[in-house]
Amino acid sequence: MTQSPARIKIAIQKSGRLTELCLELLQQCGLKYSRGRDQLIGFGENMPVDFLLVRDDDIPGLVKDDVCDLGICGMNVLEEKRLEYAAAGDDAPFKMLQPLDFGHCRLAFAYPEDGDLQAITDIDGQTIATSYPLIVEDYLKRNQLNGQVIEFSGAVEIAPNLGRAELICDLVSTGGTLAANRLVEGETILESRACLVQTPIDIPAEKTEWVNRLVERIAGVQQVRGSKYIMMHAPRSALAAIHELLPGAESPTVLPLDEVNDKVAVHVVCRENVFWETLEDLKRKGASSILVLPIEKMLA
Ligand code: PRT
Ligand code: ZN
Repeated sequence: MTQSPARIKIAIQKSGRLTELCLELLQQCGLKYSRGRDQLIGFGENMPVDFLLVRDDDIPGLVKDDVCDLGICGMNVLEEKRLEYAAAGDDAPFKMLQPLDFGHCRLAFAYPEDGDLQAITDIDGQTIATSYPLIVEDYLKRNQLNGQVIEFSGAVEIAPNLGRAELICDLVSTGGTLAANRLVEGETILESRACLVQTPIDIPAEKTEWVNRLVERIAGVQQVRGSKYIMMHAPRSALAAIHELLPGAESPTVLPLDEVNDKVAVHVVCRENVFWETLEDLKRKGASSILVLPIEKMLA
């Protein structure tokens, strides 16, 4: 009798900005799943992969403690937890595997529009409201700045209006929330996006195959986003110039064309998006019949 493989667990955000994007990523990795009645666990139907739906702040701890083999959450949350665990003596609570191309934001200082404070160098003795006290304290220490940090668990942007702080340090993506609260964005202290993390504990042999397969598929999905497959006809003499024009292109495949000696077919994968201007430049170099196709899957 063959043994079924051990199931692997991945922690993702239950309900928030990253939830749909994480589920979409898992689906693109080929996972078909059903949700439990309590909606806290998704069971993989075609792969031995289940996911736990939890608050994003709990994800680093679940991965650190090996309750989950993998997790996805924002680098902002990972960095705050990393500092917390480091202070308690654990310097390697999880393995950062790969940044993902969603959840982009930045952790930045912001100052009241009509106040005197305009730069972080002016903050001597001022109070900073933030949901990321350890990251901010670490930044102040590294830059020899003297500010008092107070923790806000939400609605950080209203702290100056409430008279609780002179400035804030919060996540920003469009900047709309800061503007609506009459705050001006200042120095960025962390550029963040979602990230795939793995438990620091060695993955047991019966799980390695599927952990590796899932990690490889996630890398593949990341690679194809924005990548394009380009086909064209071109004079052999223009190949070098054409290669130079294509953003992030790997070595092209060059194929002879029947009964045409000076022209070849060129097929190439571009790791970046290809704009109309590039196609026009390719045409000027002598390329014709240019086709740009989306890529569905890629395995390095
Ligand atoms: O309930 P749970 O604890 O799981 O969720 P949460 O409320 O802590 O997190 P959630 O869903 O708001 O965000 C999850 C993750 O998304 C964050 O940890 C970041 O990694 C990432 N992310 C990306 C953001 C933003 N963009 C973002 N703009 N997280 C929060 N914001 C907030 C920000 O705090 C501010 O209130 O959006 C507002 C600013 O947005 P703009 O567009 O007005 O600048
Ligand atoms: Zn949270």
